[in-house]
Amino acid sequence: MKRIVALSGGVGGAKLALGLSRVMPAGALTVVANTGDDFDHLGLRICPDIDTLMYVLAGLDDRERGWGRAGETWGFMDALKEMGGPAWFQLGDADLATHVLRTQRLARGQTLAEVTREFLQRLDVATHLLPMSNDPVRTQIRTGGNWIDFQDYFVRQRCEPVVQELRFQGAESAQPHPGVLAELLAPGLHAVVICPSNPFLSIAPILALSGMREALRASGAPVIAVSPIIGGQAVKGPTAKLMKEFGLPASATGVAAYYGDLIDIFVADQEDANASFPQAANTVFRQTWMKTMDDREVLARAVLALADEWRSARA
Ligand code: FO1
Repeated sequence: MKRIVALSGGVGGAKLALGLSRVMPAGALTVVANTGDDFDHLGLRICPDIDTLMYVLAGLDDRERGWGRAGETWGFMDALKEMGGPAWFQLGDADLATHVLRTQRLARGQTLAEVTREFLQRLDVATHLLPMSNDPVRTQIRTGGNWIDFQDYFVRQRCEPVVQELRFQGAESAQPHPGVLAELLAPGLHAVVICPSNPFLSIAPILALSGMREALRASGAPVIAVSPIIGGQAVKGPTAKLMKEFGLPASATGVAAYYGDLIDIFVADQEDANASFPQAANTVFRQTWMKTMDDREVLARAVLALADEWRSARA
């Protein structure tokens, strides 16, 4: 069975992860979730990218919002505001069950991967969804000379602060989840897919884990990255703004340059077909904007076909 490991953050990456899960046999896909966005809020451990991926893979996600559950009610938030609690981070009533149960199970000593696996079993999701690490990693943003937490930047301040520097606190000592390394190093891995998440905020924390880049190289599998930027605009989120603040061209070519020689194939959108890419040799153009379920599946199949071609060219 052709096995795939996909690295993903939340919203954008989850679309391709869903497409891959629908065109591959059950159990052939392992999705590695960024946990750099995780934070403690109201005494609850919130894991946004794990939860977005979990809800998307389970078909429970709210398509418009891009995070949380569909059909959500907000009684908890209404009461929280009434009682003077912080209203900037929206916790839906159904979503709250995930945070409460996760927090309770972590407090009992379960690992984040164990809690996630139990949730996936309850939600009947066959795709293996693993946190990038069971150890805490926290993405922080330096702005105006101060370090702030990711959700403060992303949600409370709506990505408005100018980013001077990023750091992934804990990444150098955090161990990649052993299941992730095992998947990467097991013979017969067909490909590693870097999903179209924000390279700096969602993929970089995964790559920062000790041994992760080495494992990607040692896997012998082609690393295929899909651009989260189309025509100079991020489909969603602050990617283009961040790139400008980092002095990088806010374009698909800027993303390809950022990933550099880590990747074997870069998939850009057809809209960028006339741009000049650093390694033009291995840049291909497909429809990467996934509006419909069919778009998700077509792009997933295109990525798998690229892996097939890469392998047959080396057979
Ligand atoms: N994003 C927002 O923009 N506003 C919110 O109030 C919000 C709440 C929220 C609750 C649970 C969850 O899993 C995600 C949530 N997100 C919210 C999204 C989250 O901040 C981002 O999707 C990721 O951290 C970025 O990848």
